[in-house]
Amino acid sequence: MSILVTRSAMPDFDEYCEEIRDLWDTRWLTNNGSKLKQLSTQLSAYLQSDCVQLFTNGHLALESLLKAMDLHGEVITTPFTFASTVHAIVRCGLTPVFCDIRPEDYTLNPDLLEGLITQRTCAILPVHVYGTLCDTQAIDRIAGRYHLPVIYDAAHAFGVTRGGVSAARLGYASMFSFHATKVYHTIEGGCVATQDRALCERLALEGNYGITGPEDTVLVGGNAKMNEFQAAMGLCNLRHLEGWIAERAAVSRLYDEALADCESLIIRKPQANVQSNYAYYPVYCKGGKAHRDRVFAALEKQDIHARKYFYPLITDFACYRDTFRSADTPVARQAADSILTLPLYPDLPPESAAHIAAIVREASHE
Ligand code: T4K
Repeated sequence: MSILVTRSAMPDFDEYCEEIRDLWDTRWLTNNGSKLKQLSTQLSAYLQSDCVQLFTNGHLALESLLKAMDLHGEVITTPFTFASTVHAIVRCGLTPVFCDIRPEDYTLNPDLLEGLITQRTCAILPVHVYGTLCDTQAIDRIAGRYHLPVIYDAAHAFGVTRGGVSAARLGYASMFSFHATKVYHTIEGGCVATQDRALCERLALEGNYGITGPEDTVLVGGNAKMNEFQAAMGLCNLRHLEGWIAERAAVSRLYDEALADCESLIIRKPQANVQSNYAYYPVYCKGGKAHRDRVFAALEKQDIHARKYFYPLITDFACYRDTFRSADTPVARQAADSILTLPLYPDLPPESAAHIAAIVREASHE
């Protein structure tokens, strides 16, 4: 049987059916219904956030956030991320400025940040890539000096805490993705978490056409609302999340143990004081692209589908390569060429993880 990079975790069928039963009685399927209200209350508590605004997906959450902040000019971000981060910036009429990443954890390198700040910089948008928290203190220090807001693409970081403090409390606002492939999902979905209640009210308007009531519309918003079936899935999944994270941790540990002494690979080190969500298992192949592609092909041969997240580098996409240069961010370019993310999900059998690790090791020794 083929093994894919991930497999959506699901509640029991009956649990979900029970959760959506009321929707047949009320016929209230979307537009700020009771499931959505319950979910935003529960997520505010889980994320330790004063305010959680839900959206139909993480991408529209991010676009709505950039719009709600009324930004103009340049946004400093990382090229080592999923298309969504940069597309959101560009689709909001803003200009991305790419900061290279740190070789040790692939997050935005704060040492390079200040050199990229100009009169036109309006925000900083780092990514907690693979769920690894950025050096938020260093980023905040620099941003504070220039009075720039920091908004985090925390698509991968749901459930991550540092010193018991949720990732959602870092920066001015954070976007989380609840896509089916994520640690926690609502089928499709996402949210913005912030401590700024005024921003939260504006976000609600951005996601619902700017409508304030039956007879007034105050801004040119879009439609990015989460529906009741998504919210019901979110309510169910929240009950199981801690167990799923523990199962992911067990698979990660198995990979750690099997790959630790493989000198041609770099595996991620745990972050000090951070409770991980074990969202992804990136392996860095020291032999570069040829090595990474060899491991990838060896797995494919056995019907195991690891993924090259995030290759190609965004600045090498056909839609960006005439405007941006990946040579300006050499560490990110090397990471994009060298990293493979191994299959990781709660019910991945331990023997499959062991088999995958054995193939990775063998292909690395060639
Ligand atoms: N920012 C960052 C840093 C992100 O990584 C993302 C999304 C976003 C923003 C935007 O958030 P959303 O708007 O998506 O909420 C996947 C996801 O679609 C995407 O959410 C995610 N990042 C990205 C890293 O990965 P693909 O194109 O790799 O997905 P796909 O369809 O190839 O699926 C991967 C594997 O997942 C499949 O091999 C099997 C499994 N799978 C997939 C689906 C669709 C399931 O088990 N169930 C499913 O329903 O993008």
